[in-house]
Amino acid sequence: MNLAASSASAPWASSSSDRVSGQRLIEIYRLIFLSRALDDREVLLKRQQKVFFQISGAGHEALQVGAALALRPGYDWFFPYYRDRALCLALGVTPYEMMLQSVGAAADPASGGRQMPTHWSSRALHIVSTSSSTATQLLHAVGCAAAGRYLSHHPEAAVKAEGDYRAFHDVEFHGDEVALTCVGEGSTSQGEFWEAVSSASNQKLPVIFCVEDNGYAISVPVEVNTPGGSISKLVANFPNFYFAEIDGNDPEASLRAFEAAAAHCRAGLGPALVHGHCVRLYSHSFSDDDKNYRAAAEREADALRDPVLLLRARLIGDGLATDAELDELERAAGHEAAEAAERAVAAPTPTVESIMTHVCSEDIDATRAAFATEQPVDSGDEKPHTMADLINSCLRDEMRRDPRIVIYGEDVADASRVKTLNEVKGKGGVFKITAGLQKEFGSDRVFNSPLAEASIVGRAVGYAVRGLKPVVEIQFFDYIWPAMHQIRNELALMRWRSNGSWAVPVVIRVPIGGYLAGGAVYHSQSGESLFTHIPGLRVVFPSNALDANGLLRTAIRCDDPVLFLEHKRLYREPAGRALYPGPEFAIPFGKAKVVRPGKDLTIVTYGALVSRALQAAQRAEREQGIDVEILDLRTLNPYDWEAIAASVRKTNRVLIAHEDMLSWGYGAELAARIADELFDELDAPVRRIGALDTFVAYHPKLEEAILPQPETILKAIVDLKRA
Ligand SMILES: Cc1ncc(C[n+]2csc(CCOP(=O)(O)OP(=O)(O)O)c2C)c(N)n1
Ligand SMILES: [Mg+2]
Repeated sequence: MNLAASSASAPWASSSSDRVSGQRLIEIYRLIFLSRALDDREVLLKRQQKVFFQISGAGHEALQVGAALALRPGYDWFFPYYRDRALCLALGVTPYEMMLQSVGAAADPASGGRQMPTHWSSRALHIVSTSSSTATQLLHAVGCAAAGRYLSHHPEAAVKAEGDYRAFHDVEFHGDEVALTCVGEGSTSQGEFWEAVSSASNQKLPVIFCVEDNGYAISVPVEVNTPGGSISKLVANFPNFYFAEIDGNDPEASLRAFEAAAAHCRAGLGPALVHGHCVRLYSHSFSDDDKNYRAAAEREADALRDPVLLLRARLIGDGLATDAELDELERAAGHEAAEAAERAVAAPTPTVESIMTHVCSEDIDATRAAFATEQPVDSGDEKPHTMADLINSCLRDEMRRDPRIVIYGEDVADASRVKTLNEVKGKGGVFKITAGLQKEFGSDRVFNSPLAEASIVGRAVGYAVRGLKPVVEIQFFDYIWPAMHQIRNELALMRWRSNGSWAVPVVIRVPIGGYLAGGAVYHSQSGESLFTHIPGLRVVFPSNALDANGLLRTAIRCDDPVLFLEHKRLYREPAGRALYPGPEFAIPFGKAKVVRPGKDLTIVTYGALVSRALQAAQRAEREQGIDVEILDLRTLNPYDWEAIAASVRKTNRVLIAHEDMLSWGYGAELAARIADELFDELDAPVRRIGALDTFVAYHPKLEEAILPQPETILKAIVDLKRA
């Protein structure tokens, strides 16, 4: 069966009422042809080994150009995926800029030679840096649209402020901007697609989802990914949507569909989903050969639906252009692509010295002295407060100071049903850390999210792209894993991969840890080393109320993404309480604290093991006459190497103690570095203490044996002193 013929009678085939002017059609043809010419030029460069990867948009161009022409670059927001060359070209990325990325040039404006071709980014055009991960971008678009709505209700949040991240994040909003995000049909199988569609639908957000359905996800045909083979049928019942299913090879149908979608979004009626059937004319990428899994007849039928051929035939058939005119247009486009390639190939490559730039913010150094504010103020407050209270007061003070802060997560609101709010005390988080914040700041600044961790972090990326400061909560560390992909591949990478063009300084607060007697496997785990292993992510782990307050303030005001780990057992511990230190109290990152000076050996620790190490040290002194120095790291990335080195030089013996499992744990890195750089200072091998290499069990007797106890630390102190 000839698919070209069958598409004409398909329900998504376009009608003659979709016609646009001849002149505009010729411009569309030019864009489509130029996009193809750039792909073909890149293929050539790949064959010549002048570029290192190639993935083409051939067959998707008509759909994408329609989308671009219906929207406004630099006004609307764009979260494309790796096939969107024609989209980005039509939005205004130049052929030369595209080719600079292909060759990995230093001047590549999207990534400075860090990302593969077709991962464009442009602040001026509002094209947000995209990863290669399928479907993560959809949640960014949802967060971006939510941020636009927030800003139109809170124009005061756009005001610039010096002294914190706001100095480096300009805010723009218009009130009717839309966010376009594109995805392949195979990637609609990702949970993040459904999370994004659900939230956009529920909140009536102005997001246009463009599903570019070429029938394949690499070699996997659509019916394997999509039950029934049609994403349109599956999503049809989501409320508030405008839906269009179109022939994506027809640029007029595409333009009309996206114009209608944009009108729906701009009118505040909700999101839209345009499902475009297109063809993948080349293999998935240069590394793939589709002859291995597609029948020849199918490939030939697709070739007949090539949007370049179809539009050329249409322009000539309808008398809108002559063969000669189109030949000339094609020649000019081919020349433009070749010339762009030639210039890009000659462009300087990035310097090796540039590798580490933009891993973290160079504008705001979170370790800088400016974050070491004055001592806590005397607020006349007589009563010491728990860590839970002082985290809450930090959030409250910062929200009063900074209207760009929004807080959301599971159960963090006082009560989602606003009518109920006056009758009830309010929930404010399962640990009550956000209690009362919705009541004070309103339901658009503090709200419950759907139960979907990837969505919490993914949407936060979108909020932060717009210059807002999401301070989100993951309810338990044990459930952070659905968000891991967003944290590892999006949040932490955004600044580096965009060569400093975009930054997403989100704060993720996460209750962590055990010693709960009954918390068990899914409410007591640690695992911080998995996050300290991620460049670009700051990891903070306070051990007491005052530090939690001061470090959270720095986390909020700085310009990096921060994982803020709050030990559940410490939330209400009497020993760690402190007086309210005032609304400006901050502690810089990377500054450890000597919580007990000593001369015989050093314990480097953090979190819940600080108080356990103190207990052990007191007994060691009393029972054995050993004088232990204890260093509380407070932040794990960055960490205070100078303080560790100074203490090791003083005591010559070091024990690293953490609650997380021993093997491949945080202590392994420190031990290796101490052995490497301070070997001559050591009188004994570096020792480590951590949990057993298993999970935290439910029965308190088992938990006690699994997690390090003061006795375990005491024994290690005595052994180490004797060693
Ligand atoms: C999360 C994730 N899983 C797997 C991959 C590897 N991968 C790259 S593209 C692709 C297929 C995507 O197909 P589809 O969404 O239909 O888009 P198309 O390439 O067909 O336009 C896969 C599996 C990836 N990039 N990201
Ligand atoms: Mg596909």
